[in-house]
Amino acid sequence: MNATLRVALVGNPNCGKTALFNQLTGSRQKVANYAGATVERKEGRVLAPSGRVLQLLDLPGAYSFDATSPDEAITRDVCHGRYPGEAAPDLIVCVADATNLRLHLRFVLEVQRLGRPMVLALNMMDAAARRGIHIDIGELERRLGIPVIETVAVQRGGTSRLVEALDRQALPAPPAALPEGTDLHAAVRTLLAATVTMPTRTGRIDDALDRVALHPVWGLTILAVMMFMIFQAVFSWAAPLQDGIELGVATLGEWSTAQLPDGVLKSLLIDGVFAGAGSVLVFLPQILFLFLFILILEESGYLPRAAFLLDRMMFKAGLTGRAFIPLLSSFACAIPGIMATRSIQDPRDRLTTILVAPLMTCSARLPVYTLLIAAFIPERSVAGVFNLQGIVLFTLYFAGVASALIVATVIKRFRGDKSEHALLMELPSYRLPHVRDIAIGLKERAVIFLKRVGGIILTLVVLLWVLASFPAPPPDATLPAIDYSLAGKIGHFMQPLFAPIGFNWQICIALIPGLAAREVAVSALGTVYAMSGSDDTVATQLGPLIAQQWPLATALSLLAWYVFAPQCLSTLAVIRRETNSWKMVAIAAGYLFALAYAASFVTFQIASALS
Ligand SMILES: Nc1nc2c(ncn2[C@@H]2O[C@H](COP(=O)(O)OP(=O)(O)OP(=O)(O)O)[C@@H](O)[C@H]2O)c(=O)[nH]1
Ligand SMILES: [Mg+2]
Repeated sequence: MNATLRVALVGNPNCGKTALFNQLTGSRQKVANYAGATVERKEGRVLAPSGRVLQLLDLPGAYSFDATSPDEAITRDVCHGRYPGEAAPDLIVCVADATNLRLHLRFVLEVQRLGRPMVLALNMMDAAARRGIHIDIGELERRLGIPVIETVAVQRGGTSRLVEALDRQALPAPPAALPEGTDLHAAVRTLLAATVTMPTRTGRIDDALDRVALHPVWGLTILAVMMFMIFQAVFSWAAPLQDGIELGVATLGEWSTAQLPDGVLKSLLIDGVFAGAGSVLVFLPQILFLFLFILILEESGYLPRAAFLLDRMMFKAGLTGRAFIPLLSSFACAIPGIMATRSIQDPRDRLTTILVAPLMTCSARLPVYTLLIAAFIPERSVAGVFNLQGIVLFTLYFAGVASALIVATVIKRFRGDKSEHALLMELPSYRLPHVRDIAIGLKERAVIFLKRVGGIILTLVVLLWVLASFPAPPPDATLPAIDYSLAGKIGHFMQPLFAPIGFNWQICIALIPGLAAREVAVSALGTVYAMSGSDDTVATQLGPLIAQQWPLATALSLLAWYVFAPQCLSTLAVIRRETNSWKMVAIAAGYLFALAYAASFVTFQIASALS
């Protein structure tokens, strides 16, 4: 009978723990080339050849057991056996980046002090070999007194030796505990001198690239141009694919409803499913293009460099450089972004970052933005190379970032903070992203999006369809049926409140289901307009329809609204969880609503006055 062996993966940030975990367990946890990708403990199982079950634990990276950011505290508690409801792991696999042992060995020695059974996994041996770094494994084993195993977490079979080692029946004996107060740095120096031969010239490529990428002028120029090109690409490259999906949805809609008699079922399919959920599906290509770029930047190692470049600006605004990765993750979605703030040590810095994270433009806003931009902004080229639509999209993203910096500055004033925080951030090696990893990342994003379309979006749209269909209009009705329905009544009821910012009653209706997920606003508009129309054709062309019916000022006002509005209940829920305070939820929701209303009001009034 083989007992389960509980194994914890521990090590400095960015040494490849999660990559190892994924390779061993077949999971798909987030891997990225920067420190702080993992902020929670994650469990997985492996069945070793002998039949032994290995219960693997992936942990956030830690520089030391003394450090106190919330994610590092998890690692510390698990290793010390102090994690609530959990005994200490049977075995610790301490992971170290073989190309960076000078830094990583210090923590290995600290972990050894725990006096628990452990093995050392020297990861990234492929990169070490490429750079001509030679490590005397036997000598390292002898000096540390623990098994040392080479791994390449990103290659198939690159972890087989680790599995073999974990599969051995006997646990490695606990190492002789190092005496307290040993100077760890001196110990690391001695170990390195005895076991590692570095090539005479190291990191040439990284240094050469960094001379440009971190240059105060060139670096910032490259960053700005790159961001700008990404938005251009999101707009222009995705267009043909979007047209294809639109045609597909329309064709499928017509084909599947052609044989149906007029009535409730037909209306549900046409107005709810196809006009509603279908109108969001069209945005899949844009979202994938955006993520393609984000994934490439994540894996290449460029992102911490961007943080380094922007550090001074962020610092002036009262944010730490450590806030960069959480804020950047918020471009995908504020929820992982807010969770990623766990790697920020100072609680006040962390709170500031949490409060401004919803201002980053999450991908759920992309459908709303592009729908309105495509409908109202002419497809004109600017200076021969850029298109106006891409520029407007870039401006909206920029407005989010700029307002986050302003809000953070205000918060800093409020708390009278004059403290200085040095940016302590490692610059990882540049790395060519693996096509396979990018493909997996994209597929995951596509699945998440499609699940949203088929799940919450479809559900809400069907619900909206019900509210917009009943009660049925009176026999002598003159207006479209939706005007007499419950949804119509709600929309008309809310409209006076939103009249000063130019929202019509259709937009008011769409705002409600849009609270659950921002993109639902697009679906809801699709359904509302499909049901307001008299004909029975499948309306996948929401854009041209609103272009006819709304003044430009209304469209601009709605865009401004979406830059700020806290229209996402899950974000508020995660703020509550991470801050453990309803007051913070109220502050976040309150200030975002106030900003949204004010921005829309100004936009609408100015745009109306000008037109
Ligand atoms: N070349 C090479 N790259 C690797 C190897 N293992 C991991 N990587 C890359 O190293 C980076 C960091 O990997 P992660 O698994 O996210 O590192 P982590 O230790 O979990 O990082 P945190 O969660 O931030 O503590 C990613 O870009 C991986 O693709 C390896 O053996 N060889
Ligand atoms: Mg990780």
